[in-house]
Amino acid sequence: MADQTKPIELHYWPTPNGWKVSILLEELGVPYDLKLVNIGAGDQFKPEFLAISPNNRMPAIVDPEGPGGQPISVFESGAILQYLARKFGRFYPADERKRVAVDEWLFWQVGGLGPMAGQAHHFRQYAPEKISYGIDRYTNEVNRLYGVMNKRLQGRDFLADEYSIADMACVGWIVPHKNQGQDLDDFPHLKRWFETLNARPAVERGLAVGKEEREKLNLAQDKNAQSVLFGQRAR
Ligand SMILES: N[C@@H](CCC(=O)N[C@@H](CS)C(=O)NCC(=O)O)C(=O)O
Repeated sequence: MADQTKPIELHYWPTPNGWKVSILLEELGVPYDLKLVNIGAGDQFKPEFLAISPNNRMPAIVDPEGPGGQPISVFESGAILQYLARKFGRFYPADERKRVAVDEWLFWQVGGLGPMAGQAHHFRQYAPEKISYGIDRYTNEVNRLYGVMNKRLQGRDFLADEYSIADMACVGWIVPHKNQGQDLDDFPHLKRWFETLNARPAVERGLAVGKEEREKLNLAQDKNAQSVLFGQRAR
């Protein structure tokens, strides 16, 4: 495993997308400095953050010891997970068949579970009007995706062959399952996997990073944060 002398900067807010990277950093046990990006207060639009994350979304990292010993910044959680897992040679097998299986489930999360569950949260919790079409569409789609994951996990411990960045990408999205209108008792294999992951100390620590900040921000009530986060257009 590569040595890390200088801490990695983690630009982060405690949400399912942020947790993916805090969990991996905790699993790797490498030093990191937490840089909170308060997305409810608009920190994601600060020029210094946009310079490393042009999509005004966290997470992002800066590794002062990037390729060639030079700093590198990475945005997009999937790219961050792959970068760190490649760098430290863990949770992302080098064998091509095994790596493809990790990539499949990692991209399934980044392109499917995350966006659909995010929309379910929006229409169920945050939209000022309760629009049943939006609520049903995204609750159903998350339900379908939970079913896909449940089937995949039947008879296997993890999404790929071994515990990997694909599991770390998904677990935080299952934490708020009630807010997505899902009952884990309907998905026994997924439930067992979720319990296995939650029992890992590094997952527990990763999910606890910045917890007190998450408790302070009540997005369903906070009109200022809603005006920052919802209705964004090109700047
Ligand atoms: N595809 C991105 C999604 C990241 C994302 O949506 N982050 C949200 C919080 S969960 C964010 O930073 N939102 C700020 C905003 O909407 O302005 C990734 O996987 O990194």
